[in-house]
Amino acid sequence: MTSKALKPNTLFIEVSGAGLPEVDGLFVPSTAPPVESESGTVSSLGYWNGKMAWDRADNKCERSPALSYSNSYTSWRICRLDGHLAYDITSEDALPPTNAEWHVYKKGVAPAPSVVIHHFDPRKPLPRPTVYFVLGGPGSGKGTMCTLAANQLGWTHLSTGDLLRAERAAGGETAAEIERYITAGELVPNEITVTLLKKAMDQAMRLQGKTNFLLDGFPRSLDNMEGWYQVFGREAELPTMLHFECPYPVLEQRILGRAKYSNRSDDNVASMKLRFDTFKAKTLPTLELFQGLNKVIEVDASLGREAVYAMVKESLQAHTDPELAAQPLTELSEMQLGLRPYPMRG
Ligand code: UP5
Ligand code: MG
Repeated sequence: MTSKALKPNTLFIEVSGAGLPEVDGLFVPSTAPPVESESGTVSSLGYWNGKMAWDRADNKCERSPALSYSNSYTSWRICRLDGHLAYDITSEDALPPTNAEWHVYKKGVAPAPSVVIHHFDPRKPLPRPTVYFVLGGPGSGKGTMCTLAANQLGWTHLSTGDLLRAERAAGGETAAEIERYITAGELVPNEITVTLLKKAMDQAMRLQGKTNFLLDGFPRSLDNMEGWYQVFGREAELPTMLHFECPYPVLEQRILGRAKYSNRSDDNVASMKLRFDTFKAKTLPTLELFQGLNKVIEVDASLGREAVYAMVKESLQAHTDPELAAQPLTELSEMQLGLRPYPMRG
């Protein structure tokens, strides 16, 4: 890729329906010095009223920060741009809502333009994401570790199994077909799986500006790899694969432990055996393909959660935001690592 990487949290504001070039364009995290706002809150660098704030990248804006949160109006706003118009979206979210049209209040000037904020320039194709494949037998801890990496390190965790279960629950036209394959421990056809994956990735990029992805349980077969090539192209560099290696007796013990609360139609001894057979017959060939290409990081997933997480964190380090990597474990992460009990349900 030749284009210079954008700073994290860069936003594009798209204005149509009225010529307002001072709004239409690139906004970057604000560098306005700390000051006291109308509501009396003292800002800190890059923040306004306790939430992130932005400046227009080319400084062609009357005020800095130009996009910020207003406590008095509990809303996001693009400030006093030409003296006549104020833009306003009512929301208490930590970040300004993206991919949705703003409520625009016009003051004496018509017509009101349409304002939409994007994480990536809507006129250009989405940037190429960083993808890691995460493979391992049923119960090897893929879901647990990817959830931790998402909560703690800012990666986006997409489990094809979860996407399929959600699609089944939504009851669309493929729901019955998905159910048949899952209960039989067999692989759902490519057209369904890869389409769901691509849609979820595009959404996370467009709506949350995410570019780091962990694909949990994909590709589970050489056929899945074909689907990947069809969607992402054959020329593009292949992702790195994390392989969670774990012996069968440990897997069985974990799945049966989870069966007590998971409510999964395939968490029983019979489905578990079928899933493991499918893993050996269909998934191991993809692992071998990646091993042959020197693209596999082996993770000993039979170890305790903390040790496995440490290996995963290190494997992802080159692409993880250093600030997130340095953060102490959250309470939720401590619970997921088994270092703190989950609160009693009541
Ligand atoms: N646990 C986790 N790590 C631990 C550790 N280090 N020490 C001790 N305990 C640990 O973990 C399982 C259990 O072990 C949990 O109780 C956990 O606390 C504990 P989990 O993280 O859930 O393991 P995971 O590897 O995610 O196991 P899962 O059962 O989800 O793996 P599968 O690969 O079998 O299931 P998945 O949901 O990916 O797929 C289900 C089905 O969907 C497939 O069989 C297939 O029919 C279909 N499918 C497709 O057809 N195509 C796809 O691409 C994906 C799925
Ligand atoms: Mg899982």
